[in-house]
Amino acid sequence: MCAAKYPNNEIDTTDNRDNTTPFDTLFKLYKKKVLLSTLPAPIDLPSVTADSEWSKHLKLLKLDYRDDFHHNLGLNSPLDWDCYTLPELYPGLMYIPNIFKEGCQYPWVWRAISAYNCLPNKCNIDAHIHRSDRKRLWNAVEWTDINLKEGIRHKMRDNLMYQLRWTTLGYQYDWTSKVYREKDYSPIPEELIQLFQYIANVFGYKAFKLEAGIINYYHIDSTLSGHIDQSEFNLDAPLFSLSFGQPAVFLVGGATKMTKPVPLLLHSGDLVAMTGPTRLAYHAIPRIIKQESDTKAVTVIDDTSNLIEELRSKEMYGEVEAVKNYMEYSRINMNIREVGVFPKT
Ligand SMILES: O=C(O)CCC(=O)C(=O)O
Repeated sequence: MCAAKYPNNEIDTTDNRDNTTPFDTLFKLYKKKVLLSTLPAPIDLPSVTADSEWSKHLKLLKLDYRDDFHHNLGLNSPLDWDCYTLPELYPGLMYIPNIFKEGCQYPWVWRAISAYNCLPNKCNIDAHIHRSDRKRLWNAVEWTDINLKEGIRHKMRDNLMYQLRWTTLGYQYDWTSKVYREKDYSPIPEELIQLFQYIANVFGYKAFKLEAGIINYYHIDSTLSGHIDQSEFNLDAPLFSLSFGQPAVFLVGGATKMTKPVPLLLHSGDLVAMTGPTRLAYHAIPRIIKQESDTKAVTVIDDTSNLIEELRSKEMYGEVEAVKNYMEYSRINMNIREVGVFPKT
């Protein structure tokens, strides 16, 4: 990857006095517990104006993919997706703002909270909790009465859903040895396969096989440090990643931490595709942003979802309120991969 000219000269990430890399410098900067408004603004690609250095590098692609199945998945037609790229700086990186129809994010959030984190999928708190608690981590009652204004953080910390940071689907990933285990497979829900297979088709990856997925659950103080996803055997297959809930700063750089990353602002419903050289680029989440409820809403939850109607008709409206409360302080990321052919042992 080329040593890219970094367009944002507001941030001097070349200062290497403490022997850190440009990637880690920016990660630490955004992770700081200071008001986001005091830091260089993360880049909201659709709002980049002509006077910004980034605009010279930005290329908007339209995707010519026609298939009505998007209606079944709650997605806008791919013909209406705006695909932002920075081909000279971060080749293969694609960012598409909110791909969901209004009200259609809720079912995916609800599944991530109430189903995808159940056994047999593994999660980060397995070693610390009893198997009976793993049957269902989500307990709506515990979230229904949470007073969002007072003492929320305190109450949340003791809750299993607050401690949940990730769950893995498909070929289970061993985080210690950094390998996928062929014999350790939990079935991937059919609707999730349909969603991501559709997305892969839109980008022309018709042979893509969804074989492993990670659901990340972030809270306001969560971060994910810089890493490259390289344990898969097929590194030509792209990574697709969807965001739900509170916004985040997403850093994506290059093959080493010496490439200065772009600090992208991700909102609920946004899709990131990491293809080509960016498939093996360092990336990280240094910060989750608590969106003020009275500003442009986090579009996760609105009352137009069929699922909300269904829950309401079953007198399960408490579930909806509880999910809203949880998402008020959380971000969910679903990212999926093709693992490829396991080597013969
Ligand atoms: O949360 C995100 O957007 C990125 C997640 C990620 O990089 C990972 O799980 O490997």
